[in-house]
This record gives sequence, C-alpha cells and structure tokens, in this order.
Amino acid sequence: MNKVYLSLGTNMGEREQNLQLAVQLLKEKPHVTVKTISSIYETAPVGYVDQPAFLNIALEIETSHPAMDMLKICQSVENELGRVREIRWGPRIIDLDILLYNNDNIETEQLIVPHPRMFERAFVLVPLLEMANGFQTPQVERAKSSLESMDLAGEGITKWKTLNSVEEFLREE
Ligand code: A4P
Ligand code: MG
Repeated sequence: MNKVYLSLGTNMGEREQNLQLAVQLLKEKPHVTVKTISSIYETAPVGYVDQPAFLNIALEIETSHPAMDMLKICQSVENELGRVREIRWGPRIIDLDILLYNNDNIETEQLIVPHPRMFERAFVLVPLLEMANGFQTPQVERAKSSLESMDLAGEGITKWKTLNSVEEFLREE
C-alpha cells in the first residue's frame, strides 16, 4: 500500500462544501482510502494576492494506484467539481495537489513529487504536519524544518475548524 498526502484548496463559492464534495468523490474512487483529514485552515492568498481567502486542508490517503494514476484521479475530482482553469494561481473551486507519495522523488513533465512549492508554503505545511508528524521520512523531516524556519505570525493562517474524522466531516450539513 502506498501512503499519499494531498493538499486541497478552495476560495470560490461554498468553500467548506467544495472540500466536502472533493473528499466524498475521492473516497468513492476504487482503491483509494481517505485515512485522515487535517483541520480546516483559512489562509491568505499566496502568489496572486488579489483574490479571496482560501480554505486549505491536507489528507492522508492509502492507495494501490501508482502516483501518475493518483494525479489523474485528483484531476478528475477537480473536473467533477466543475473547475475551469483561468488565471494561474488564481481563484479556484478546488485544487488538489499531490504533496508526497511515500518518500518517492518523481520528476516527469506532468508530475513532480514532492510538490515543487510545498516547502515554502505554510498553508501546505501546517495542515500536512498536523497529520504527518508520525510518518518519519526524510521528506517529512524536511517539511518540519522548513516550517520551523518560517515566521508563522506573518503568514495569515488561522485554524477555521477542527475536524475529528473523515466520516464526521462528510456527515456535516
Ligand atoms: N503537477 C506537477 N506536479 C504536481 C503535483 N505534485 N500535484 C502539474 C498536482 N499537479 C502537479 O496544475 C498545473 C499542472 O501541475 C498540472 O497539469 C499537473 O500536471 P493545475 O492544478 O492545473 O494548476 P494550478 O493549480 O494553477 O497550479 P498549481 O501548481 O497547482 O498551483 P499551486 O502552486 O498549488 O498554487 N494560496 C493559498 N492561501 N492557498 C492555496 O491553496 N493555491 C494556489 C495554487 C495559489 N495560492 C494559494 C493556494
Ligand atoms: Mg494544482
């Protein structure tokens, strides 16, 4: 079984509902188990800053799919939620990125793992490390030391909702 960490972000429409739909759709995919969900964080936009605040979460997945198939599954969830790609780094209904796939290093035209920008992004590292702390790999260690070197006060990240389990999150209205 492969352990995969995903980052989800949304800043358009009913943001919490977008996250719920994405988790539900992922859960329905064959050979994909959503093991753990982080808290929901509200985060100031990074990159293209003139856009609404995001909700970000991280997920821990177990799957028998190879990394490239997981990317396709993530993209199909984005498409099922009706995402239209317009501005790079711009507003989005949902974005699903693969952060880590075991401790693999992957560099192809379509897929780079670890995600190339994750180590400089607190909105990725804070939810990830809430879950991945016990997963001792060199990449998780790198994530921890990257986060420790950041000045979190200036990053605009606040815990928006604590989630206890995937099932409870999906039951919420
Ligand atoms: N791709 C390569 N590696 C990966 C990977 N590990 N996971 C390729 C997912 N995709 C990967 O992605 C563009 C291409 O990246 C894909 O075709 C895939 O083959 P995309 O999702 O189509 O485009 P995008 O979302 O605009 O780019 P990307 O790179 O996902 O954007 P970022 O860098 O993730 O930035 N601020 C806050 N606070 N919270 C956010 O969630 N998100 C972004 C998006 C910017 N600012 C944000 C947030
Ligand atoms: Mg993306």
